[in-house]
Amino acid sequence: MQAIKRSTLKIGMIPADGVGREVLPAAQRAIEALGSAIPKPEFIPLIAGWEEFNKNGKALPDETVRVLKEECDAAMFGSVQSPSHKVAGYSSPIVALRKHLDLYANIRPVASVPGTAGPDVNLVIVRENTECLYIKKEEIHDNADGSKTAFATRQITSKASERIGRMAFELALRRGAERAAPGAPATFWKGPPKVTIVHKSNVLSVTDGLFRETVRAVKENDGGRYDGVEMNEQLFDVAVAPNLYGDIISDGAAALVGSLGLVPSVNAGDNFFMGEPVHGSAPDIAGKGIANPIASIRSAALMLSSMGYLEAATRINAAVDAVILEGKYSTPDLGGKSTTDEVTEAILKKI
Ligand code: GGG
Repeated sequence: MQAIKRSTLKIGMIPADGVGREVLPAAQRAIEALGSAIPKPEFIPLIAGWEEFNKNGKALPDETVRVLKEECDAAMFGSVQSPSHKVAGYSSPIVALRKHLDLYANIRPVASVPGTAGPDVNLVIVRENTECLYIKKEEIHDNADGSKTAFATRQITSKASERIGRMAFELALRRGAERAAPGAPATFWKGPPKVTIVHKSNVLSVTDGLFRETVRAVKENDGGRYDGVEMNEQLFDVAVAPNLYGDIISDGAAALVGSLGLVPSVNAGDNFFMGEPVHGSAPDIAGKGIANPIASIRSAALMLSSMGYLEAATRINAAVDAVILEGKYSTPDLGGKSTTDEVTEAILKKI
């Protein structure tokens, strides 16, 4: 996307629950540190979350949705704490927000920093964001013998599968072009760009079958546009997955780079982008000032690059990579002793 010419950049800030409140300010400071590299940022604080539900009875106030739709150019979301049992009237605000704003893709890059210990990893998970089991049509029945049976409806549509498939192939083309550009850093991945379809259609032949066939058809019926992108169903460059699998494999892939606290995402529609760290509200460490701010800061960079501010995003990412490579400041999830603020300060100095 080309950056739109604007004098200010209005960013809705929704910290929500737990460590979201500690890491979103770090993302805000990273954006502010960019100075004139982007239009003057204006941050609009917005409310959502479990705590808000307990205070005022609504996890996603109508006003938050209105302001995002009518006044904001982009947004950043922190993390939400949802109960693991049914609470009447409660519904996850992040799942609802993605629907309200039609942010149909959650793009989750998982990459190691070259030169650091551990395996070389550089992949992107493109998670479908609007359907699958996350439509939350659940019911429970009492059986004659006194036991219970619960059902959840899984919705897969060709429309949603088609647009997420297209998003994945476009992303694969972009990554291939970036790797082939003169002066691009050497990566361990030497082959052509590749889209991997994540499915279980040998068991779920109707729902996963429709997802698989529709995504395959995006490549096969597109007049050769994606001839240079390999397609398979195993090794990842860009992995495209239905909502639930995308959620699970990105949490798993985070382990390959050392911590969920490093992995960013952006919720993407056609014209609006909302950055969001992949990690949740982490109630075990919330309030201690030791949450890793990197996923949130990298999510701000992803939000900016999705809007076309590529150089600004590169500055943030390079600063983060340099701090990781130096290894002087790291939070306890990475085995370090630094606080959220210390890691943030170290990154800000390098932006
Ligand atoms: N920032 C990620 C987050 O808040 N995760 C908690 C959660 O409930 N996520 C549901 C989802 O991502 O669909």
